[in-house]
Amino acid sequence: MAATAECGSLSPSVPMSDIMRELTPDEVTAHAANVARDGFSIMTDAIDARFADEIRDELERLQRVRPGGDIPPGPFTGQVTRRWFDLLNDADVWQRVAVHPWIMQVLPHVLGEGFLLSTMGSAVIGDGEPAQPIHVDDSVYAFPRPHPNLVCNTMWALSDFTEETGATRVVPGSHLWARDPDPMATYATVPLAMPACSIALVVGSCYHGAGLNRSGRDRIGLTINYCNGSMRQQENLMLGIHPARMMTFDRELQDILGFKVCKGAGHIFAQDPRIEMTRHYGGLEARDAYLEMRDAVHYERLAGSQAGPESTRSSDGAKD
Ligand SMILES: O=C(O)CCC(=O)C(=O)O
Repeated sequence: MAATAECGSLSPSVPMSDIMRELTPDEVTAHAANVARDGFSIMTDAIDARFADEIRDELERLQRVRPGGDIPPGPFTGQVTRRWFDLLNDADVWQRVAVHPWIMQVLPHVLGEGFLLSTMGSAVIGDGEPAQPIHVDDSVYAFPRPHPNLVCNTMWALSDFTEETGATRVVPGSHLWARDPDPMATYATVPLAMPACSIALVVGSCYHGAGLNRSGRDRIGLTINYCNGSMRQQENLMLGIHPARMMTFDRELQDILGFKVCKGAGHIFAQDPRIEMTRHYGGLEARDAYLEMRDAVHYERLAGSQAGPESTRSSDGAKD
């Protein structure tokens, strides 16, 4: 598809870690300090142009095979917002999204060592979508506030995030407040305005919500969400990804799925889970037969609310 905005320089299709410079220690410190002070921080030029094109192409493919997104329309998740989940079972590009090198550099300073991937979703907000209610992303844990950082969301801008397109709105400093957000209240929000190919870190206790999109076009975003290594992941990644497929992932991704001990949690036989993981899953054929029917049951998940898929996908992550 045609890119909606220019992002960085063109690069060959190789892992992000090979084409991106690392953040300097000062940049890492600055982003972590911004998050600690304001609740958020914006990393511009975080997504290489070719990588951004690959993700946008994949979102177009998902629209063909699971039209309208993976959940029915709703007042919180949106009427014309496409949210696809379980993305690590789709094209291989999502494996690189999950371990973006800059995110992997900053998150230990926000969530501590041993943080986990919690949930990956798209947030492609259609024209006319009203503003989302102001909320926090760590409410799933229902811990009294203020509390240590449990969640950090990363908002990926694959088109320009402006006030007009429905940039995420945040309440600066609200991550330190003692009260839960009131969905009926009006808060002094500011837009997380950022050019396409930026990524914003938003700590899970920061009040925020998607803005009204009145731009006449889609606002193309991803919400890639991580949690403290002692917390349960929001998406059931252990169930969703078949061990045979998981075993093909890079070690760094396996670690943040939970195949690593964090502060004593996640062991098997009081040992590193990798030992048992290799014994248990090491000889599996790298194929998950379920993936061959996964797109076809889309309409059952949505209770028949939309028309049938145009195509299905193969189990190896290849595009149809
Ligand atoms: O899409 C956005 O700008 C924010 C999304 C969000 O906060 C959510 O879905 O929980």
